[in-house]
Amino acid sequence: MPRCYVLGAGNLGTLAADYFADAGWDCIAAGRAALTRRLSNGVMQWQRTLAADDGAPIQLLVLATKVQDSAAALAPLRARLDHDSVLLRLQNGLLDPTTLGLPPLRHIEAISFSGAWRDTGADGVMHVHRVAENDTYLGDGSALPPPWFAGLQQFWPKLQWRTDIHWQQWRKLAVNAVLNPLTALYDCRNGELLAEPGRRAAMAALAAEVDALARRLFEHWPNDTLARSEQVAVATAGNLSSMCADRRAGRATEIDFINGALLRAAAQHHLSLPHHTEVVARLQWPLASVDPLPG
Ligand code: KPL
Repeated sequence: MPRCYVLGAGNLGTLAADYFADAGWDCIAAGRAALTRRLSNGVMQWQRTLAADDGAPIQLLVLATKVQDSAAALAPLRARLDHDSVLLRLQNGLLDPTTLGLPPLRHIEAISFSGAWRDTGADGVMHVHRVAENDTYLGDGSALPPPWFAGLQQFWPKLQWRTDIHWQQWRKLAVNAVLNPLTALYDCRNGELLAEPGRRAAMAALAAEVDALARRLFEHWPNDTLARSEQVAVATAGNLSSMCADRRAGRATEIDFINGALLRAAAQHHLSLPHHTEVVARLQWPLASVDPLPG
């Protein structure tokens, strides 16, 4: 049985582990609190150690931690990755793979619009509940998926291999770069951004800067970041964005890999994005006691 490691046993990481296990993989998921092993449909068993782990080279590693935790999470497994390994990155934001210190390997990017939640019984058995089985895109710019992709696709609903993964990443990044920092700074749920004119104006300012940059990167960028951000805010009105949740929990946020990534791309095009510069400064880790934004 092929083995797959999932780093970051959050909702998406455990959902991925669940689909891989359905497709016949032995899945081991490692999160902050514990290791889990998939037992049967939707059921994960906590495990204290990798008892059955043989230290062999890793065929497939799904990186589903918070993006800022990637290098630390990969460190213990780095020596077991080689040119035959595949790294599947299932995270928010953009990450320069050269910063991970990995040997040359196949690096596949994943974007998922699916949702799941988990609960754990008194017996330590964790159940993964699939709540929204939406599109998931995988790709690395090549036309040819890895040999295991077709088998996985039979068990992972709406999973697609995309040759335009870079475009898809920017389409998602654009919305995250508007909603995530503003929900964190206004300390509100996604839908509450639409409730106040000041918040809507802040959305419009960030969205216009995203479009200005994206037009430089993509010939046919549709300049619809504000409209799409509003749609997502409506569709996920009751959600606490990941960045708002991180800020409330006093954790570092993904700001450097979302809005910070935009600033790095803009610098290469000699473009300044003053509103993104401001939200990056306000959410820089460790958080200063920032004044709430007006509105
Ligand atoms: O992807 C998201 C996130 O929270 O990271 C959004 C789109 C803002 C939905 O909550």
